[in-house]
Amino acid sequence: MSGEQDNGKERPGQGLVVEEAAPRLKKPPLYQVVLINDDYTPMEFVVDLLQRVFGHDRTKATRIMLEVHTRGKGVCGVYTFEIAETKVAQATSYARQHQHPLLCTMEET
Ligand code: TYC
Repeated sequence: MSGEQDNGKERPGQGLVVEEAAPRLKKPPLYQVVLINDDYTPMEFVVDLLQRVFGHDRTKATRIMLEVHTRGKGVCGVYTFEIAETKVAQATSYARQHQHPLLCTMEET
């Protein structure tokens, strides 16, 4: 057994028992990027933003925009921390460039 791994344990009278090694990688936490409704940002602008920043097709983008408009908030996508942060920054920057008060945040799932 020189240099080889041996996960088996000899148990007298019970033969060889093999135990699985604990997983060595944890899944990263995930974050929802959320749009919050406001009264001023035009619907068409929100649909365009959802396509550009989040890669949704027009149908999906329209559905999300209407969810935000009618229910107060809606999920644009779910990402790891740094991707979610970047999407929030891109969405906010694009809205500000066009003088819209759009509010975009992230929430851990
Ligand atoms: N409520 C806005 C309007 O009536 C539309 C809107 C939708 C604004 C989604 C922001 O995240 C938003 N023009």
